[in-house]
Order: sequence, then C-alpha cells, then structure tokens
Amino acid sequence: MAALGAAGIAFGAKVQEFGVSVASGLGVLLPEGNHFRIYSVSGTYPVVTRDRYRLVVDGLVERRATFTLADLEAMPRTSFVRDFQCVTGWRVPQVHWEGVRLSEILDTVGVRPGAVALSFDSFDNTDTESLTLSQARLPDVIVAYRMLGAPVTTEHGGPVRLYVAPMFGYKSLKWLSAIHVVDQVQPGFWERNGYPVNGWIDGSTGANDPGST
Ligand SMILES: Nc1nc2c(c(=O)[nH]1)N[C@H]1C(S)=C(S)[C@@H](COP(=O)(O)O)O[C@H]1N2
Ligand SMILES: [Mo]
Repeated sequence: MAALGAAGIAFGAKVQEFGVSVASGLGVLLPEGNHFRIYSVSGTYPVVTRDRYRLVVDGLVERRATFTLADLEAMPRTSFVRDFQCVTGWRVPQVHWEGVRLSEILDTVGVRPGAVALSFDSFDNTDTESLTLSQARLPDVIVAYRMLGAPVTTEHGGPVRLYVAPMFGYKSLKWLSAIHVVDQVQPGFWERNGYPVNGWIDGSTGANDPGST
C-alpha cells in the first residue's frame, strides 16, 4: 500500500466563488444560468497531478486499498448523461460523466459487517461528504475521472471527483482523496452548514431512480 502524504499536492492560490453567484431559492432555475459555477469552500484548487493521484479506501473493509488513476481506469467503466444541479438553483443540462461505480470499488475492497455508511475526504482538506451504503451502491453514483467529454479538470475537482447523479451538486465531492467505510453516517461539510444529509433532487427516497445505462 502506498502511503498518502501531502507530496504531490500543490495548492493553486486563487478563486473563491462560494455561494454568492446565485441567490435564487431552492429549485428555481434561471434560464441564463445553465453553466457551471466553480466552487471551492477552501478558497483553493488543490492541484494533484494524474501520476501522483491516489485514492485511499479504508475503515470497515476486508482489504484496505490505494487506487491510482490507472487502477480506476482499468476497472469496469460506466458513463451516462445527466443534468448537474446545485441546490442554489443553477443547473447544467446533459452533462456527460464517466468513471467507475462506487459499488464496484466497494466490491473490490469488501465491506465488513457493521458498515452502514461512507465518509469522503477531499484533497482540499476542508470539504467532506457522506453517503449511506445503499445510496453509494446506486448505479449512477460514481467515482468520476471524465466529465464534459474530457478528463475532469482541476477546477471541476480532477483528476477524480465523486458524482452522485440523483442528488444535488454538493454531494459530488471534488478532489476525492479518501473513502472511509464507517458504522454511522457522519454529516459532511455542507450538511453541517444546513443542507440535507440526503440531498435527493426529486425529494424522494431515490427508490424510483432509473439508474444508468
Ligand atoms: N471539494 C469540494 N467539492 C465540492 C464543492 C466544494 O466547494 N469543494 N462544492 C460542491 C457544490 S455546492 C457544487 S454545486 C459542486 C460544483 O461543482 P463544480 O465546481 O464542478 O461546478 O461541487 C461540489 N463539490
Ligand atoms: Mo452547490
């Protein structure tokens, strides 16, 4: 197992576009607003090169693992087209996503009895996220390395970000560094700041989500 340190991570000094660009209410879609806003709650873009990228998966697993980008790309890949929707109201229609299903990663490491949730860390050392195991196993919840028809850019959370298609954008953690399999849901950054832990876009339980093709 490769140890993951701060090596290889440089922080680009810039950009903060945090919650200020759209002041509309929940679910209000602005016709002129269908482009991505680049968010970073840390105020920085962690720059992780493709060569140095590592994803650690640990906690309640049979086999703790560290995945390189090549490891992830060698796993069964899935791709689909979905809208991306921020809880503040902006939405980008028909975004192409590609990566490996989170369920595939969980099956690779083996989930131990007693596990109920996942906690996600970012290379920004600030944002965090959570999903229950059953949410994580939905077919359109992926560890994404391509987006918009190209490798995920640094601004969008590359080389690797989470994409949780049935939920609002805040669940799609950028600059994904680690997945911890845990015995209870640990609300992430946005949830501790007031967003729902279960960020379903349609307000349902997600049971009717058609999944990906
Ligand atoms: N690490 C990190 N991930 C993050 C965020 C963030 O600030 N930091 N913002 C979230 C929110 S609220 C949204 S809407 C999307 C925005 O994705 P984008 O920056 O690629 O447009 O990223 C999500 N993931
Ligand atoms: Mo968001």
